[in-house]
Amino acid sequence: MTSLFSPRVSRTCLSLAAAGVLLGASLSAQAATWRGWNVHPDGYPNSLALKSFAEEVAKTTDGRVEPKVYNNGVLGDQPDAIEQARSGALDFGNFNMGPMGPVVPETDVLSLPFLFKNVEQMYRVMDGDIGKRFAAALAEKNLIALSWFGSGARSFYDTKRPIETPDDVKGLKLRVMNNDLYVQMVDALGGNATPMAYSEVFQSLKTGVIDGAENNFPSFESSNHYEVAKYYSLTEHLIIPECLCVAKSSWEALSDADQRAVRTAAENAAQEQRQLWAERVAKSRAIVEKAGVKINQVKDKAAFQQRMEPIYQAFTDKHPELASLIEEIRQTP
Ligand code: GTR
Repeated sequence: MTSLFSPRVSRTCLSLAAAGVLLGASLSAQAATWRGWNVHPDGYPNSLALKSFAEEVAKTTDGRVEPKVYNNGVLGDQPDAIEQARSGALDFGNFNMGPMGPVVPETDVLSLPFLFKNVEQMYRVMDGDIGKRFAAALAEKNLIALSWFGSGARSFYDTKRPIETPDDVKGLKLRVMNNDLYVQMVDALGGNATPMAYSEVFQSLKTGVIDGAENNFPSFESSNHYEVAKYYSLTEHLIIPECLCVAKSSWEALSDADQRAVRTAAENAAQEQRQLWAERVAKSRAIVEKAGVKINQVKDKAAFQQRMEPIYQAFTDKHPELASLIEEIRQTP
């Protein structure tokens, strides 16, 4: 695969962007209702931030763009929604970089377990030059990433037992998001990975089709998975950014000034989401604990991390051009 992180391709991106500005200028007069995808329910940090985004855009474009957010994944499961946004059937969405991997291979770097030291480091990476390079890779696939949301750290939860060491994962059927890297991750721990849409997880836990899954506290709580899965183990193995992404065709239909207004609203929304996130983590954790979920500290996270080494090896063998990017991320303070 040629690297989208090379200077040659960046120049191509710039000229495409310039062409987009010209095209946008000629189409700016039309008003547009934008349909936006969101998997989360009302009141979730992302939903609140998307609501603010929609209101700000309507205001600052003087109604030329009227975004409408559809919550709870009613417009489809995430991999479908990503495709819809790429084709312009949807105008925008808040997408996780996990299910983005099959579409934009560069973003798979962000799905490598234990890549980031913590959420703050992830924000620093995504807000800097590296984030811009990921945005350029997404743009090549018709998605304009305007800002980055957080989604905390993901940990395993299940209906059977606390996970304290990698061996506790052995034999557990665990739902993962749609990305082969997560299958490799669960395999490396001796579990059985089941890729599945988020919308199916609750029922599958209930009927025993799966024994567990992995997610952050707000999703574990708001999806009600905690009603069934009573063990939450703080492995914190994945910290994955999410984008507020606009379909390229919708973006290019905007005037230069409206593009600036939409970008500013997206950046403001990310700031709001990140702030609300921190509060929601504490709140969700309290809710699940009160409901009887046993939260266990994982004392030896390094043991889990060690099991991931072959995944890194296989990844950089397959994508040698991305090895330096992994290193750059790790070196970011
Ligand atoms: C959530 C994330 C969603 C979705 C979901 C899942 O934390 O915000 O975009 O990826 O996890 O596990 O499918």
